[in-house]
Amino acid sequence: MIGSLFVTGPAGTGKSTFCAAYKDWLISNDYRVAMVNLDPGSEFIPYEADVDIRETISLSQIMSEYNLGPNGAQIVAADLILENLEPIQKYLDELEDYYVIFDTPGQIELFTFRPGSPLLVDTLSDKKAMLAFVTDSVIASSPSGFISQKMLYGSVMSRFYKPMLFVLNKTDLISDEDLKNIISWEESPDLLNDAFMEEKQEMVKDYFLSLLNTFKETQMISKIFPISSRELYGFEDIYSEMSLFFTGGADTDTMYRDD
Ligand SMILES: Nc1nc2c(ncn2[C@@H]2O[C@H](COP(=O)(O)OP(=O)(O)OP(=O)(O)O)[C@@H](O)[C@H]2O)c(=O)[nH]1
Ligand SMILES: [Mg+2]
Repeated sequence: MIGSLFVTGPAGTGKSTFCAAYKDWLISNDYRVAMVNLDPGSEFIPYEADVDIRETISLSQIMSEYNLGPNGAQIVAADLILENLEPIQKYLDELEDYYVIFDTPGQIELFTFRPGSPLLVDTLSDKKAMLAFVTDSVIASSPSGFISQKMLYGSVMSRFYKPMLFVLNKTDLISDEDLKNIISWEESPDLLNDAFMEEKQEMVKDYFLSLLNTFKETQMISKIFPISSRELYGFEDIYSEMSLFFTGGADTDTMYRDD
């Protein structure tokens, strides 16, 4: 494969819709792409999967076999996926000049916080991986919502330490002014802090300002990618970033762990 994109983010932010729309965009621009569904709990997926984990792992079977509820079964499923990587890895190994997109479970903690997930990413991507953190513009258009998404993004980054794209999905649902605000907050921790103080006057100012400054100084989010997976725009920039990283000589070494 040329490289892979693991699509993660909170529940319902449009991960699967993004996977479907981005896959179509890649195909219509003559790129080869394979789709992998890693969410055993999804009832419907809006794309045709080349590999679908639901063919190997059945959530309802796990629930009855282990006597578990849906969340407990998802945890067992996440661990079972790790034991079943070999056939998927073999299949993906054959796809030489392909991009591979991985759709991940709706409950972000199942993918992000399970101990085996970094190994899963390295194994299935042959260590050529980026992550897309998909967030919902409506949530991010309030200062506290934006901060909460940034913190979650940082939390995902701390687990994988891979290049990550902050994908602002559903921008068709917010105004141009809201979008401008979000982008300005990313560029200026002071602006974000002022807006946040206006929203939540009772918060401890210094704590958040130093946190926001740290995010900025470390360039934790280097760029925001505003898209709409429904109205189908914004994919060129995501592709450019992937293409630069996987084929354009970007400095990949510093972003990969050695182990
Ligand atoms: N308006 C709008 N709606 C969107 C967009 N992307 C997704 N949606 C809608 O958001 C809802 C959730 O989309 P999904 O793609 O299932 O989201 P998900 O993150 O995969 O959900 P889980 O896997 O269950 O966490 C659906 O109703 C989508 O049609 C978008 O860009 N704009
Ligand atoms: Mg989904």
